[in-house]
Amino acid sequence: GGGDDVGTGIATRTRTRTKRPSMYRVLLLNDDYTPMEFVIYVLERYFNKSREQATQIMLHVHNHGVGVCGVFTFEVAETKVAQVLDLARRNEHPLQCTMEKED
Ligand code: TYC
Repeated sequence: GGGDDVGTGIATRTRTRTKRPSMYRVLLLNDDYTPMEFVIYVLERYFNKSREQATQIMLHVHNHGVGVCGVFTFEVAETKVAQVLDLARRNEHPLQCTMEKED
C-alpha cells in the first residue's frame, strides 16, 4: 500500500496528487415579499458580511434577481443553504437560496 507495508523490502510508496475541492456558489434569489432588512441580516449572520457589504449584495439581488453570497466547498455550501431556508421558513418569508458548482 501507501507506505505501511512491512517485510518485502520492495518500495511501494506512490505519489498521490493533491487536488483542490470543487467550489460552489451560494445564491440568493429575489422575491417581492421578503423584507430587505431580513436579507441583510441573513448576509451578516451566515455569510460574515459587514452591514455595508450585506446592503450592497441585497440591493444587487433586488435589482438583478440573483446574487452571490459566497463560495464554499460542497458541505459548507449545503449547510448554509439549509440554514438560510430554515430561518426564512421559520419567519414565514419566501426567500429562496440555492447553490451552483463553479466551473
Ligand atoms: N425584493 C424584496 C423587497 O422589495 C427584497 C429582497 C432582496 C428579497 C433580496 C429577496 O434575495 C432577496 N422587499
